[in-house]
Amino acid sequence: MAELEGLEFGKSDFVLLDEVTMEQFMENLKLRFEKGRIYTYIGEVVVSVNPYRQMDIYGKDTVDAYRGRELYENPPHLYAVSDAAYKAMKRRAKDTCIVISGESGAGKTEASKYIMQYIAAITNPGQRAEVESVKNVLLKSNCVLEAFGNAKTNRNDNSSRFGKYMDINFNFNGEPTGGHINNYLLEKSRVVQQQDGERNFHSFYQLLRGGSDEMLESFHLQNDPAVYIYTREGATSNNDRSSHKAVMSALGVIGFSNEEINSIYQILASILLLGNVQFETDGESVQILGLEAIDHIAELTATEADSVIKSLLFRTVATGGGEVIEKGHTEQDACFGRDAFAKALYERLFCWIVNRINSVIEVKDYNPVLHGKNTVIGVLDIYGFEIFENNSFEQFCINYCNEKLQQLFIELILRQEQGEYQREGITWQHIDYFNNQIIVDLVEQPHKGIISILDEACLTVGKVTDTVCLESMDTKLAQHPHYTSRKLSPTDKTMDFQKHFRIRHYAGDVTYSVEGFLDKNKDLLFQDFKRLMYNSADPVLKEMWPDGQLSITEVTKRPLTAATLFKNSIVALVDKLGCKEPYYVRCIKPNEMKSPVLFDDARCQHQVAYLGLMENVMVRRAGFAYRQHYARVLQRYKMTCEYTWPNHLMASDREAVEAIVTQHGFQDDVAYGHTKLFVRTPRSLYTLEQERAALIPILVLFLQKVWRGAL
Ligand code: AOV
Ligand code: MG
Repeated sequence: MAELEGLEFGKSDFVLLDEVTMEQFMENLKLRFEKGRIYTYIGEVVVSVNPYRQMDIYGKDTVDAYRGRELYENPPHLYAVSDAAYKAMKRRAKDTCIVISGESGAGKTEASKYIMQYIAAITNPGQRAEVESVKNVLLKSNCVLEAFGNAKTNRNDNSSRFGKYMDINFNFNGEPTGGHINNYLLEKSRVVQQQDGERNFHSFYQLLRGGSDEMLESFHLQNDPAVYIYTREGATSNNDRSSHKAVMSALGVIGFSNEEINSIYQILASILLLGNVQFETDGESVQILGLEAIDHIAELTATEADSVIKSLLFRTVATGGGEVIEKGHTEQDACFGRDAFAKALYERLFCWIVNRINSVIEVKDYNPVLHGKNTVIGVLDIYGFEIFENNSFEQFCINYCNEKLQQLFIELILRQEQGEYQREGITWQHIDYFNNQIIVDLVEQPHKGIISILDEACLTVGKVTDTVCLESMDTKLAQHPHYTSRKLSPTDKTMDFQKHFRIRHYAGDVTYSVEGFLDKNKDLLFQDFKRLMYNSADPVLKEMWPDGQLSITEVTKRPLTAATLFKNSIVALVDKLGCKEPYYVRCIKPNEMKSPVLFDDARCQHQVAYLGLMENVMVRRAGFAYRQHYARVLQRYKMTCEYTWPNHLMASDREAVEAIVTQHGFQDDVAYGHTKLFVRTPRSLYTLEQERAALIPILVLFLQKVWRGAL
């Protein structure tokens, strides 16, 4: 059995701190980071600090050390919680989930990949081909989704710009049988514009840098991202070329056909070419500059050049009298339409890829009578809380989502703790948290919340501007303690009267620019583009645009707004997570410089505070710091008691454990649950650990003598 770490590495569980103060917490976190111990527990929660360097702790040896072990038998590791989630799922047929949270760049996506790798490594020892293939697809899907859904931001070079929740299904044997990916709001505005220093999605650069000459030529592309307006701001990175190869190969492994792969890249190429389409106007009508690009777009999207031109310059509208007319765009409308089209093309491509992967990994022909209960482990890796120079609608959604997850953490950690004490028949002390429900309400409450106010503004006929919407928020939210704007605090010169509002989030204050909020929330795409794509001769493209069937007179219902759709999807996600047994990984970003050696005390302390980690420790300690099944306690400590070594003769393991506890004199520090021993203070456990450690050499000596026949 692997030993716990020595004390020179700090306390492996924050519950073991002598005192629960921020000072001690930070001291321990820092010490462990500096000693290369990036994981620490709070009970069953893993606190992880991004090492910003490759660590030699994920190899086969480590997998073997953690496989089937209990949490406290090894130093803290992601593998230990993964194993705990797996065991709960396998032994108790529980649906479990691993929720990974933390701000942008804290290491969530990396953690989610290690978790999946671990689960893949410990399952299917018999190497059954169909299970191996499921595992392979699940693992390869990461590579594809990262290419299309991640981008360099000013917070993280490989930032997830979509939320991902993946269910892995298991049969009664604990073998993966399939899975399902849910994706959440892709930040599609990035397709057409990025902040200074940021990049478009990796996929574009990978194609331009890594695509073969023949491929680029047939797509009418040059191998230089600087040539394309949508990619000209972002410099390429060294691994775009190799990543392209990896993605192509992953697509093949997953089961995308050559035609499908070709369609995917043709769509990317069309978007790049579309971005370069410019318009000019003579004051009366609008024309396209450079029609050659249109021919190429038509060719790549398997449509007619005339139809492409028409949908870029005109809009079909139904008049009040039911007449259908074509209305010419202004230059501004044409630019808006082009960008909206490019964004929608990318978003639909992304969703199509996710669905296509799902169609490969979905569990088929599963018969619960024959195969037993189908259980799942869900892994959630979503975009982390973020604050940029300019924060827009996307940050608003992302940060709202993080509020919801924090709320879930609060609920589940309390509920779990309460549930455990209840199940085991033990009374416990309630601890208060800062409850961020008030911020969640600020955003999502019907009628009064920001999303409702935005939606109302979007529904209002006539010219409602972003500024008018801001005024409406100011009126309705003036009293809210977590909301402010320049109008409400006129002395605050950091905000602009016309465009800024600020939310005091659980993780910090974020000033949002309301500019573009309404357009992004309306998410308008002219029906003409949808019809154009539906009429494509490329079956893949056509499949992505089923709503293009409708003619303009049939499009009557107002679609839900982007914010409402997002809210609904996140509420559904939280419900889904809420019915599973949760395991948590709380990621911390040690510094802003991506440095492996810098531990920025203030930044880390801020994260510890807002993640509620101190309260987490307190809850854990106010109750019982340790709990363990009787059989496990016995197995580990039976050598320390004369009545239990080598075997006990008592009626139950519980009685044997009582004998151990009494012999060491800490009977007042424990409670006996129905199946587990609960130990209140860590000190008692130390006594046992120390005694055990002292006995081991003697025992080893004894055994050696037995083997040599000396005894
Ligand atoms: P995130 O998922 O939490 O941010 P990532 O998982 O992408 O953050 O981590 C950011 C970068 O930190 C990675 O690209 C690695 O370079 C490094 N890193 C993180 N964890 C590890 C690890 N365990 N070992 C080595 N390097 C690591 V965002 O997606 O932005 O919220 O939206
Ligand atoms: Mg990520």
